[in-house]
Amino acid sequence: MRVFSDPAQVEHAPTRELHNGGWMDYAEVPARLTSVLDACGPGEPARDFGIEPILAAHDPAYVAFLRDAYRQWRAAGREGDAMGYVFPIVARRKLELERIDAKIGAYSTDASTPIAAGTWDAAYGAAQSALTGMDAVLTGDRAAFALCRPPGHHAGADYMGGYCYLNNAAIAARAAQARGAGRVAILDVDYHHGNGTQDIFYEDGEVLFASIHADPKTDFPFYWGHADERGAGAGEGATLNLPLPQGTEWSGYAPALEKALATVRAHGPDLLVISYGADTFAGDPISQFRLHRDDYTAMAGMIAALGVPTLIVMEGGYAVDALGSNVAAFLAGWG
Ligand code: Q9C
Ligand code: ZN
Repeated sequence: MRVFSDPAQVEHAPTRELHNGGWMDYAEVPARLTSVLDACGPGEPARDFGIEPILAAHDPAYVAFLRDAYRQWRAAGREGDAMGYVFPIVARRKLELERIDAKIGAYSTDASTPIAAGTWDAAYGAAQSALTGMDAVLTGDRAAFALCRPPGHHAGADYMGGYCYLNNAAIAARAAQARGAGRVAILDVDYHHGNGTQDIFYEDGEVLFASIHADPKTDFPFYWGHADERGAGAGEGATLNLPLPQGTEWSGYAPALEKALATVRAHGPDLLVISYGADTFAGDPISQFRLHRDDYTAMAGMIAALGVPTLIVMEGGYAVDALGSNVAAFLAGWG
């Protein structure tokens, strides 16, 4: 399987995040990328499809903010990574904000998504990796892997969060639609609910969003991913959330995957996008499922059996030393 990434993706290196009332080392480290490249081979560089396909999934004002935020942070005299400390729940879009802290808060869901010097270039590169992988699938590959970093599934049309800035899976899905793949299914198997992806397609009946994740009653992103969220308007019924308890092993995971795959099959997709997170791994330092390396090959085999052209997009996975072999085990499911 072809693997795509962009060299700029390793230049995104925030130092810390706020968690449980204190600073901790940033979990979404550049070494994640090299761990996967070491295990899967160097792959191929992403091509540049420009800003337009990014704007098909994201609000232009948000993209302009993201692009310029670090410069504004430095211009305000700040050191280190840009991070917000005030998060509005009202009138988010209507205000003409000036101070960088106010803008960051208006475009963020949390304080675990800092903007560092290399963030924009890396997020842009990750989106281009997803677009390049999508191009491979649309031109005949039965599957391709976009080694995206930073990840994307917590980013909405106009907000960042959960280590995510641009929603790589959503950008790729929109690009596929623009090129004639009308019906798309996005299957999210990251440990965390893909709230940004769900949000972008919530009222879109052409794009199915199905997700298996830790119950948001106990886990980030808390406010999305509950079983009663099923889409709205034309998208009613095109969102499927399957929350599972902490401690879930393959024996509990596999039945949920069967259910998700039955829903994908019933949607009749021309194309499948997998948001793949290896943070369901038993050894993940910030997550609480108990999957093992061989489970990823079984998982992928079940998905590949659908026989639908598939783009795999990298999301989370923080056990850095095991990440490469977990990803390789997943890709092996396509034979
Ligand atoms: N440091 C993805 O897997 N909270 N994002 C972490 C522990 C945020 C995870 C707290 C988790 C976001 C793409
Ligand atoms: Zn995750």
